[in-house]
Amino acid sequence: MNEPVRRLSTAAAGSPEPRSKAFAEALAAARGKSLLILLRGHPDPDGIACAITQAHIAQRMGVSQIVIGYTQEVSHRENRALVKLLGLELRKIKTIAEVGRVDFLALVDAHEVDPEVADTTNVEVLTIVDHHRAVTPPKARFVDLRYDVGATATIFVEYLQELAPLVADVEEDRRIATALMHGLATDTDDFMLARATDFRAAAQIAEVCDRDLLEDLSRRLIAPTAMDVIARALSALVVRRNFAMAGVGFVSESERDTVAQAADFLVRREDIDTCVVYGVVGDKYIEGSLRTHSPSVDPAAWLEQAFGHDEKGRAYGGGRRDKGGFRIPIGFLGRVTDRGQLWQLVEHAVRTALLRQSGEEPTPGVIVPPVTAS
Ligand SMILES: [Mn+2]
Repeated sequence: MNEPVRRLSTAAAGSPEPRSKAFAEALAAARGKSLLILLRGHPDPDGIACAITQAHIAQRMGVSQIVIGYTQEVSHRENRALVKLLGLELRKIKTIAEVGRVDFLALVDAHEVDPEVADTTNVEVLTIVDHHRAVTPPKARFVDLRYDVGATATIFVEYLQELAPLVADVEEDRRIATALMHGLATDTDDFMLARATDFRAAAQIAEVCDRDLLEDLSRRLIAPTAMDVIARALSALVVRRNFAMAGVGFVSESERDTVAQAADFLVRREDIDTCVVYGVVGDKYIEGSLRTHSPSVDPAAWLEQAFGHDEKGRAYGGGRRDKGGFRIPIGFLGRVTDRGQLWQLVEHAVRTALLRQSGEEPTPGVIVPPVTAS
């Protein structure tokens, strides 16, 4: 190795990675104070793992009170198992005030405060660590937004290495490593979509993981309700060239994840590369999930073009590399008592938007609507 290169690498070794250092410096502002770590939407394994990791680091740095909060039900059965098996304390909240005194917010696996939380204007967002595409640059004292990682967990593994390395004989460390590994696996479709950085992160925590616990966490169960929604998706499936879509009718709020599960299933059909599954969730929203392995489909842009924006200018849909979702309020129409008619309306509007966006002429044919409320 020649001289300059060697000098460069010795200079880098020993000094913390600049982002870890900046993360720690930002967190130091919360020393002796209270921090609310907020998850967005329905907590998923990546978000949950990152939240407990940030809590772990914050605690070591002397943050005196730490609460992990979320706003929308832990709806996926596997995620409930994660919370239970790890013995986590997560708090479902509607307002910040109900948590008590909160000096700072930290967002993990998200770059915006969940819109369901009403009273966030007076609390400073201290840190944002995320891998989802941001339309506008997020605002916080410290922002680490990376698009070259498959999971936010990868970023937190890096922080841990620099700031508080995990050790295998400490119970809490093992749980954190296991949660991070599970988050990495689920966000990267069992490492199929993982980048080199994700594999490196996995290697760094591999020895600390609790293998039995990891096995329990990753048993991919499919709930009967999800199977039912998959069946409805199959019966309503429309395929146009390499694009597929399916409207699954009415889905209760607690079963909303089944829409995404159906999309995960359908995109495996070998003659397509992109699919969208949608339904009416909780009589309040049209919700849909997009899955793609097409190199030319950017889920966020694709959904934005298909469905446009709300009156505040926010896109109805968003996403990252291979998956996306959208949510459109149906407002007053949710009161319509004739389910069949309401579904026909929704189905027509969504199908037209999707076909246009996928470059197909909307077909006038009537598709037999699944209207079952689960
Ligand atoms: Mn994630």
